[in-house]
Amino acid sequence: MNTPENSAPVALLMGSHNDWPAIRAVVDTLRRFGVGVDAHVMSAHRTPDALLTYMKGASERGLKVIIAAAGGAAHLAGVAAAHTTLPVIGIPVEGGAMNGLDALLSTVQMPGGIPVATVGVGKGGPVNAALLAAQILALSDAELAIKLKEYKQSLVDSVAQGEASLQQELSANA
Ligand code: RP5
Repeated sequence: MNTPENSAPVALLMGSHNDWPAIRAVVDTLRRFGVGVDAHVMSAHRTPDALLTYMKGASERGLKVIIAAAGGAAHLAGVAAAHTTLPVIGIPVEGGAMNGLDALLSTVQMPGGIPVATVGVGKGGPVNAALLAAQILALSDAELAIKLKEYKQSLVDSVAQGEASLQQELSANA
């Protein structure tokens, strides 16, 4: 799954391997744009030393964006952000007693000074985290910027297709 650490511009950290099914779209989406990902299970609570070590050397290893996903009392993104000036994107993972609302608030409500760009709970969150990371990288990567523009156009095309299908169904049933 992993690109070697010294060449991946994006890190994907998850608090538990149990988060993986909910967030694998991060890797799928980044791969679609040819962006390498260094993915790891790492917990702010259960492996605080490993997280500290990883984050302290992140910039030197060539990482440009950190994506951190966790559920429940989700502190992974916040603690990662505490140890770097790289942009950190947080994914609140749904599930548990509060179905992700706890993770959303834990991830988004950061104190001033330590930003975490938080995406939504649910299916769109991991995709948007990957796109946001790609958009940050595209600021200094013209080829990637073109791929993102093409992707955006594909969204326009798919809505147009949906509209055409809807109108066809409505006129067939009139
Ligand atoms: C968080 O606690 C993880 O991100 C996970 O979403 C949640 C539960 O972890 P497990 O007990 O399933 O490993 O740290």
